[in-house]
Amino acid sequence: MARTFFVGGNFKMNPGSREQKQALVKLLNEAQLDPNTEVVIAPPSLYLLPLKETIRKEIQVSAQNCYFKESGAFTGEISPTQLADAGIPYVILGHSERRTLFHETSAVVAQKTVAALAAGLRVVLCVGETLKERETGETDKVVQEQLEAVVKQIKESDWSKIVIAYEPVWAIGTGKVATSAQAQETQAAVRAYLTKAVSQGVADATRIIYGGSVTAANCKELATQPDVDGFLVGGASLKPEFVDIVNAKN
Ligand code: G2H
Repeated sequence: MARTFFVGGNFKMNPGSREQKQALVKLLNEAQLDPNTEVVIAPPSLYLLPLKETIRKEIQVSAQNCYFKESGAFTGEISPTQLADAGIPYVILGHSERRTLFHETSAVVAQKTVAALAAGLRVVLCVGETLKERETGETDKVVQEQLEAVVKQIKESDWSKIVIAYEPVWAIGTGKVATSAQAQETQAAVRAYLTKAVSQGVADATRIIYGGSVTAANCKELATQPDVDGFLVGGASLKPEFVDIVNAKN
């Protein structure tokens, strides 16, 4: 089954200034982008609406997080309903920085996923193991447990709204990219898990993308792997090389 290649730019808490943001928008608006790649950029929530208005229409925007309640006394949070009302199509959930720094458990990530889907959002669902877990041979177990929390809560048809981002924690922002063989092996295991836990149809159709120190230099080889359906890019999404990553399949 042909799955549309997906490249997400996770800006995290960047760029640091309005000028840098404008330069990034100019770069992306003027670049030649592979029309067969779905491109989504995830700026800090402050910039979601201005970016949505200024970025070319082929590029969609995504929030980096949301809460699981519709509204209420939750200082500092943004709700899936608010994002959907603002015309934001995507949200990233379960990023390792949220899991580690903000103590989000897999159960909370699943609650957020359910709420985001109910509001009509699409979800980039992040999973991944720590270095210790990889070294002790627990990668597939950890990733499957993270997925299972969501699998138990949603319907089979909901999977058409989810992109799974496999992001090994040890590769995030460290410059230590997973080898293409490591990414392929784990992502094939994720697909096999979806076959078993959900259905063959969902396993065949769901995009499983790789994230963790993706650059222009390593993206092409990673993109040759049959179970690597795109990338979630952090640091390099703020640089001109993001264009090369979008075009990795060319
Ligand atoms: C992983 C990735 C984007 P980076 O967090 O989600 O960031 O490419 O900087 O490792």
